[in-house]
Amino acid sequence: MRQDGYVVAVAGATGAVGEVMLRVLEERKFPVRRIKPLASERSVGKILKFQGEEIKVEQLSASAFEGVDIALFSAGASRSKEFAPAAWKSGAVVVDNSSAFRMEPDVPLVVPEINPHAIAQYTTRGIIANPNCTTIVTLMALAPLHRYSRIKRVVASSYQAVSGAGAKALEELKRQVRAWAAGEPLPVEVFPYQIAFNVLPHIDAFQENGYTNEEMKLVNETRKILEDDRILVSPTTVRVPVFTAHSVSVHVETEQKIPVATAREVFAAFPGLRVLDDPANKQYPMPLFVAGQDDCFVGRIREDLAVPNGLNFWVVGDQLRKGAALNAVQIAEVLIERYL
Ligand code: NAP
Ligand code: 3JM
Repeated sequence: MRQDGYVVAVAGATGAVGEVMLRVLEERKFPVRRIKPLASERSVGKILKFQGEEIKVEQLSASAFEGVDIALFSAGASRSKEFAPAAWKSGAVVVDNSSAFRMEPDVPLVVPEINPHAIAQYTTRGIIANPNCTTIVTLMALAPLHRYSRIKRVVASSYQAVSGAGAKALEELKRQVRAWAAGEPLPVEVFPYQIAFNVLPHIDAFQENGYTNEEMKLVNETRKILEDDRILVSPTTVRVPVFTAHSVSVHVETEQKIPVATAREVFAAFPGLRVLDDPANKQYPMPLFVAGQDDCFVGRIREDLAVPNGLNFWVVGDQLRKGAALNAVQIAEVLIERYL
């Protein structure tokens, strides 16, 4: 770790994830010598606050990474494909929040509580990929179980917040609710249908197999992060009218039986995961109360009624924090502690 700190670029700093990225860097006192917020031409000159100072947004371009040590990307997959290699060429290590490089074999895909050792491979491409938000929240609960007894099969259904689709999507839910209350027609621009008072079983584009890209991210990323290609994952990803924090209903089948009491202990011992599971007192995780928190919360832990070695649970995490910005900053923390 360098005593004089690091020059950190945030590509996509004006977005939903980028904004949280700046807050998380501040909160965790990441050793930033200079911050460089980058975004599209539209945002050039816009003022953002960082550590009490006003900083001007610059345009994301290949030349913006001169002198940058660490580049945190959350400006979409095509921008990552275009500019991450240029950032590495300029000497910056990239932590990428998009799906652009996640499944490339020589790019590490990392959740620091689960597979920090994978970061060592960053030297090949200069890119460390941050997993998809739903994958991170789900794996924060699955990883400790998998360490206890190998996971054979997972059925996961997500209830994903609108802010996972970006700042404009968050605005759309607010505008629809206001329009509904005023008795006006509801504007529908970001999502394919009205999201207020609705549930959309459709996130990202559909593939030939009937699953969406978002669902296939969960299948493929789970196997890569848990380093086990035999794990079978059956996903359904759903958008719900919640502002922030994704919830996932998970059914898991393990090789050995994991009794509920053991699962609770295994979950509770895992850093970054908290058990909130007291149905008699109406204690279970909910997005409204998990939003803004760093930890993921698991509850409704119960034995499956249909298979012998099955467990069911409900896990919730702030997808802008642990699902994106916090996980990326944690990766950067491991990077500077061990490698830079
Ligand atoms: P958002 O609120 O729509 O923000 C997008 C950001 O990208 C803005 O800063 C925007 O700048 C910038 N941008 C867009 N087009 C650009 C261009 N042509 N050149 C330069 N900058 C451009 O979206 P978000 O929710 O923050 O998500 C951003 C990306 O992060 C997603 O596309 C996704 O790849 C990734 N993401 C990952 C996770 C995860 O789970 N790891 C979760 C959510 C998102 P302007 O303000 O100037 O338009
Ligand atoms: C979350 O540019 C894009 O198409 C980005 C779409 C996107 C992604 C992605 O594929 O990178 C929006 C929200 C993600 C993600 O984490 O996979």
